[in-house]
Amino acid sequence: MQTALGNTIGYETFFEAKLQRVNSALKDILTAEKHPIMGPEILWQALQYGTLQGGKRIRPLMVIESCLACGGNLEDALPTACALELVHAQSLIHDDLPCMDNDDLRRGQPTLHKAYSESTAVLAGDALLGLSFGVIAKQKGMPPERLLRVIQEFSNVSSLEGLVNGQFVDIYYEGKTFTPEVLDYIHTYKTAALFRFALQSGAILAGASETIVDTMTKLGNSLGMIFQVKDDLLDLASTPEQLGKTPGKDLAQEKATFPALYGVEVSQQKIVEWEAEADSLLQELQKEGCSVESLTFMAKYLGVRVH
Ligand code: GRG
Repeated sequence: MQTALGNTIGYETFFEAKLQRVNSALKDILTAEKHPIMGPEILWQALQYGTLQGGKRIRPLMVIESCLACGGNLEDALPTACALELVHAQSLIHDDLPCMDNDDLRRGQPTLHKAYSESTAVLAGDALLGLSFGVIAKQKGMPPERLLRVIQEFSNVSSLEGLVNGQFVDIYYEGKTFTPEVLDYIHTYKTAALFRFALQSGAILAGASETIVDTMTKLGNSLGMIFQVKDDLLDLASTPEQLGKTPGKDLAQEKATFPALYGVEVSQQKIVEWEAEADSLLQELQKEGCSVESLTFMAKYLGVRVH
């Protein structure tokens, strides 16, 4: 991928230092010894297995890049960035359960309930969700009104204005006829909610204006939609080795997806349309004084990623 300077560089290289910072902060959070009441060793191992092994860390990077774009610093964004990754990991662990999408492979290894047990997977997910709110609340040196607003938005997107209702409708429509409105609903809540939160929270933590917070939230939505349409397309055309999860599941489970409704070509066109929207939001942010090079790189990456 090309940077603003015209050189070609990959995602892992472009974000290398920040990826390391996020991974080491996540490791710290999930170190059993740091918690006053220790859980059983095997539960800690399961939490680490489901969170630390693999994963692209797209959402935490987005919190950080939004905060930096608005003049904040990495440390301001790091707790919320990690909390968001914990909830994302929780959602993947629960999504893979037999009562949900029933998958055996995640991030190139057996899903948590396969490697441990179903009850461990449920409880590990529960622990990650509860832990995530504490990670934000414990941040020192941040104005409390910013933290409270972030926690409130986080609660929304990890429950009934986000993952839970999106996942509910996704499962409800398996094998049923669906409309474009249903498809938009599923993607808006199941996936784009965390992307909206990522860019919104970064801006809030940086103390950005309401105009910027609002534009960042809209940009998060566009990026979430690009991510999900691409995800639908990758599910159709990838190998398990490439994806790290089982391809072809959407078709097998008769899921409501973009390619199922519109076909591959129109789905690709939808990505181009969301990219154009993202581009115009990035320009608005630039006019407001934000530095958008990294977010521009992220927007391009999401539409061309291969896993
Ligand atoms: C949050 C309380 C609560 C419940 C969760 C199970 C569930 C309810 C929601 C499922 C949401 C879900 C799994 C959406 C799919 C989004 C998606 C395609 C995720 C894959 O994200 P990547 O590619 O994964 O960023 P990596 O492994 O790179 O982190």
